[in-house]
Amino acid sequence: LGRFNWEDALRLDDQLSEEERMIAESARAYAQEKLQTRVTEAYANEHTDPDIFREMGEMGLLGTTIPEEYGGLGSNYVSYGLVAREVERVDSGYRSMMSVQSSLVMYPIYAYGSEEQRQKYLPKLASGEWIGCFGLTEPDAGSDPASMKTRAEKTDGGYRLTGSKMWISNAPIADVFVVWAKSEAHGGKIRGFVLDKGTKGLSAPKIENKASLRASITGEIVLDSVEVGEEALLPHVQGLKGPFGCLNRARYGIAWGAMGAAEACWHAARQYGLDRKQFDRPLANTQLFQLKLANMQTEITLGLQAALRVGRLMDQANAAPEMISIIKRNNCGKALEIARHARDMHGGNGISLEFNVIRHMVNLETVNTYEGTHDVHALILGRAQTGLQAFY
Ligand code: TGC
Ligand code: FAD
Repeated sequence: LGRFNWEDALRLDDQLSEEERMIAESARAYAQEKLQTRVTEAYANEHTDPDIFREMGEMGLLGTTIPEEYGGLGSNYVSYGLVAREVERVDSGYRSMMSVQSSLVMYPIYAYGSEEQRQKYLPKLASGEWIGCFGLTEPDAGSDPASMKTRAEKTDGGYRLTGSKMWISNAPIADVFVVWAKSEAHGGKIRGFVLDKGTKGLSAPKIENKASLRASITGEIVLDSVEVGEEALLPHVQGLKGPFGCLNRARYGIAWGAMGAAEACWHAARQYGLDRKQFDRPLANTQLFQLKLANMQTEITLGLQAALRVGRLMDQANAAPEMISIIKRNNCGKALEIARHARDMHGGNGISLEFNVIRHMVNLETVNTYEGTHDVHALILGRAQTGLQAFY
């Protein structure tokens, strides 16, 4: 008979390579020692510490899949997922900072950029010296990015960008802005541009008073006739498949990350139930409490196995976007449900930031919404199995 480890029920650990295990362990050590210790204060005061990028860079957590010659770790997508899980075990906002930098800024520069763009940006983004952001969403174009209004007009030797982006992670502290706009010189097709902080007409005001993801700064991007040279254009992609190619990777990482947040909530609820007595026995000694723990264990175990399967396929360049929709949608939805139960199982203490679960719960509301909402991923999957488009 095989052994059973309640924390790793289907022995995910056995399915990892030595290198993957080492990367996960070092991400876990960093996250627990350096992030867990400052998250409650950061969340309460809505404070984002830019040093975190430098620290993550030093630990090799930025650009896990980007080749070493550009400063990345040169590892695989399974490792990237394991890093996301460990960082989000602490806070979804910290994972957000990491995944935007890696999947939404470094990846498009690597995959769609010129050699000059790669050389100029990737090493500094990998070290965390520069912070990046990704502007796709607009005030009137969220789930439907094809309806974006941001425009690039041709000028002598470059482009003039006009428009605004909304809900952009890292934007107010970003040095590098990957922005998507409709380019009239390319038949109105969506093109990517890489802009530098300080360019005239470019600003990124902070969005204040978020109740969720408070440790990760979010802003607008305002493009007021921003003039850039030809070298700002990402030359090797056009159309929505540009931003979607980045989103596939970030959504995949989120599927792992959300399970990390769920694990934190599950473990906290279990420990709380063992420690707290009511009616003269531990809460964990009741059937209702154990049923909830069993449900959490089951969903997390299955969610992680599914993420690992998709990661292995990504590493063979053989994963379909619909597979990513399944795991992004399932794992975020299940993590949110687990966090809500864990909050309830902590009773009144569950609403205190000191016990972490309500922070995860409120964060996961964002995670369930960004990178394609829970329902948008259902429509992607509905279209894939019926052939019928139900978005409009
Ligand atoms: P549709 O007709 O489906 O596709 C248009 C073109 O795009 C291609 N495509 C993809 N390519 C690669 N990967 C994918 N996943 C792709 N999905 C679509 C498609 O093949 C087509 O190419 P072509 O060459 O034929 O033109 O487009 P649609 O306009 O009908 O799209 C509908 C829908 C709902 C699927 C899509 O728009 C969608 O996914 N909406 C959700 C938007 C979203 O996810 N936004 C995320 C913003 S970034 C963010 O939230 C970052 S938060 C990160 C953090 O802080 O951690
Ligand atoms: P909407 O699209 O208006 O959706 C509202 C509701 O309507 C949702 O429930 C949705 O499921 C539903 N809905 C929409 N269309 C349909 C339909 N056809 N049928 C049925 N229901 C539908 N974006 C970036 O580009 N870069 C970032 O870095 C970034 N970071 C973010 C950080 C945070 C904290 C947040 C909250 C968002 C971030 N986003 C970012 C934006 C995010 O991707 C969008 O919020 C998300 O795609 C949803 O768009 P929306 O907010 O406009 O909602």
